[in-house]
Amino acid sequence: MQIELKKKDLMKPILKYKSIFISDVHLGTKGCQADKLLEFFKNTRSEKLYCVGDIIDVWALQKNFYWPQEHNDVIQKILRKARHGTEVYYVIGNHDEVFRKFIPMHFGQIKMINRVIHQSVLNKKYLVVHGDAWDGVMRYAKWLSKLGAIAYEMLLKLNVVINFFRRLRGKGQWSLAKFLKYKVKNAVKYMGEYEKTIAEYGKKKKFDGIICGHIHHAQNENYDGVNYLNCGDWVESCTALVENFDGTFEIIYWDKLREEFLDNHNNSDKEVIEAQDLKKAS
Ligand SMILES: [Mn+2]
Repeated sequence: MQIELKKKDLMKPILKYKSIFISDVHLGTKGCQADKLLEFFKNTRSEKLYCVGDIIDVWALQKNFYWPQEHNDVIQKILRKARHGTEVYYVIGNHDEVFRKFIPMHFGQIKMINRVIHQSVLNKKYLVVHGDAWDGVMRYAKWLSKLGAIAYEMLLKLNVVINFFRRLRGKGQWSLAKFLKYKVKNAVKYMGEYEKTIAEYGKKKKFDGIICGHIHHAQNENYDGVNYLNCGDWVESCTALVENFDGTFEIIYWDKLREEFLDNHNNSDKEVIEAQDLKKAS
């Protein structure tokens, strides 16, 4: 029985990487796509796994406790990977900043830290950090960003009231659509600013690159010789950053890769692939 299990394991195709970086999973919120992350974890292996902040959303949990089985499974899976030889780092973000009180600490085999330096295959130095420290709003007033979300929701509700009074005064409708477009344009500008600010810091501190998260936007960009890498998130985009064995970095869009990878290996061709593998092995 044991041998059979081992054989099955050997035959199972797995995506292998030198290092995997994920951030902004936001476990404890309804938006978290834990099922997809579990699938990603099941189909990948790496020597190192970096969790780059906001993995557990303690802010959200404090407001409203939401913790389904799948969110638990994600934590179990990470712990399991650590037990089975993957070097796991848990970099703390702003939504899980409560852990900052306890660092540096070990949780099982997992190292919990504020920031860590990743030595790449090509011997380059990357600073791995969540990135909230470079977020203008965050830096100046923590409560402001929390207030921001509430204010915005209120604004949406107020829109109806605003337009009622505008009509009474004979004025046209206040366009929420226009306002949103303006917001999006600002968001793009804001992300650019964030990327530039972090890259500048990297340059100043003589890093070859910076690996971060926080703004939920995966990116692999060069700013004045500094490689800016962002892991993205598992709320909307389901992205991960990986370091291949040749030292190249790549952003993985799981929705896209899962189709190519799982479809190729979960159909009737599986037996053929396994037979070929067996031949090679013997
Ligand atoms: Mn964050």
